[in-house]
Amino acid sequence: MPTVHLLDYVAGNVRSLVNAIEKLGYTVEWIKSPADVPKAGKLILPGVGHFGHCLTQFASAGYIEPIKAHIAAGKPFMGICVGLQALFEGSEEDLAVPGFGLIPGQLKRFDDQDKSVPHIGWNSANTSATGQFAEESLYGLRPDSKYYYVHSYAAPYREGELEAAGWSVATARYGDEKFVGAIAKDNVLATQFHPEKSGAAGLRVIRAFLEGRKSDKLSSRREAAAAKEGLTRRVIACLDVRTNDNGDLVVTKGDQYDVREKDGISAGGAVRNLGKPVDMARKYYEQGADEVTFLNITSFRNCPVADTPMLEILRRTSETVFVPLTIGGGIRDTEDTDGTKISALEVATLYFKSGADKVSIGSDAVTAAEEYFARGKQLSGTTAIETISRAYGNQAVVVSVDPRRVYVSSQDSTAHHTIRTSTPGPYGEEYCWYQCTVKGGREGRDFDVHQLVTAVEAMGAGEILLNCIDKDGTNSGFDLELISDVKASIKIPVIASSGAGNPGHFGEVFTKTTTDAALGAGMFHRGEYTVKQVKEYLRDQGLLVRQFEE
Ligand code: 1PR
Repeated sequence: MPTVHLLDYVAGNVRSLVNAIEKLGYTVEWIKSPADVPKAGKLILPGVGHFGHCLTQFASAGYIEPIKAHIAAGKPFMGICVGLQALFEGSEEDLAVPGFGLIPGQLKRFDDQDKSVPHIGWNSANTSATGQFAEESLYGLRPDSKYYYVHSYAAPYREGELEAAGWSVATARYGDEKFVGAIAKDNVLATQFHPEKSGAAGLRVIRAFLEGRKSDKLSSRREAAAAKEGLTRRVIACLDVRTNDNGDLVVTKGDQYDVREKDGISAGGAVRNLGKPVDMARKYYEQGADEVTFLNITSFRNCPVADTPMLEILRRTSETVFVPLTIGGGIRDTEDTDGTKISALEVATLYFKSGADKVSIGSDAVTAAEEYFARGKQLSGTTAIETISRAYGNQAVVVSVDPRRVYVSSQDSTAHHTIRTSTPGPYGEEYCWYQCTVKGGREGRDFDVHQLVTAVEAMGAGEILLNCIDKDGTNSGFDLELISDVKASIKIPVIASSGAGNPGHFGEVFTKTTTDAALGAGMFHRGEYTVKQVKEYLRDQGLLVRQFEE
């Protein structure tokens, strides 16, 4: 089997990249020291997280000169995400650390005045924007395909500048900022997006690199296709996973977090079993889900952490599902069955190595945020959010929020952040606040969602998964008031969750709020609607979505 070399350093989820390469018929060999670099024919430099942290690691391990020598020798080289950023002169993210300096220019942070940062989701990498490759595809890139990006810093695109230095460029647009999505010259290809997470469109780019096909003629259908630039509306399928009473791991789904069947007389029946996690994840991938989230809603307390069944689920899912995977449940400092202490960072590392792109933190984030407020809004530096985001970048840390409405008659009757609601409470109360809960909604805290999201944003969370217990499983639509209130409080992206019952609810949340993504569970699991139908509905409403590519 032909081989490709990958640089082995802590770069988040490299398992998916390995899976993608193996699916294309290649074997991966690891570069474990600078002395291995000259052995590489084709070399891939993956990377996520902080520019300065990654570049400092390369430099202190002695990788920079051997990589530059590989490129100068004309051997194929591909950089992904921070692997692209490393080729530039530097980044605003860490001005003290220089890049390789092969591409002129510096990375800049996206302006968050008018949009969420990080930029997370599916966007273009369009060569026709530069005119150079209007009728050819650069390394399999297509103007109407979408690719998965996750980053806060980007190389701004200024017409003609990079081209003058001999580079071919594919661009994307976020808000009114146009930036480099992919760039190539001679033996070098680099992508800001993650091709290994970009479904068939991304695999095509990796294949073209591995086969050395720099350009192909675009088919007339492709040429004719009008490319719409910009971030697409992200639709996420969520799988709540737990063991049922027979000890099997199943996808379940609650009504307001109660996952047991009701027999009509009494509650507390068997755990609802809606299917097998790996099979269902694959099904949603094929329906066009932009991401898949697994929430391990009970912890496996009797099992050593390294044998947690969710790890195996991720390993198997990432073999065939090439979109981002998030895993939540049990991400906290813990004690193993033999009494060994395991930090949240170590737990998260196990998940990243098994194929997760993001971890989602629930209960532990509430405790950390309460302590942050108790310290007078001072960071401790030791929370799960801080340690994981420092090591893997804030885009890798999602905070899952499980709020419940508490109605009050007036704003003055509580110290909490209230909203005026258009759905008054049982006694006609016109105001409510959203109470944070822990342990899957079983315990309410004297802490509101506004406090929580502002605290976790300050700690370095990259995204909020915003559930709502009142809405969960009701099929009555998302809680638009909650979503709008949270969006107004923070700059990081928000995933709206709980209440989706039909495609119209997705249309509603995307047009009536500024949510960055929307998640559904029960309506997909029960087979009432497919993700594809949701996407088609959104497209018919004039909203930009990614369509599944074979
Ligand atoms: O506290 O860090 O161990 O994380 C536990 C995680 O498990 C949290 O993310 C928490 O939201 C989740 N969880 C705990 N108990 C339940 C439960 O249902 N009993 N599920 C639970 C949360 C809610 C959503 C659901 C949407 C959409 N599930 O993720 O998928 O509400 O549902 P719908 O579209 O059918 O309305 P920790």
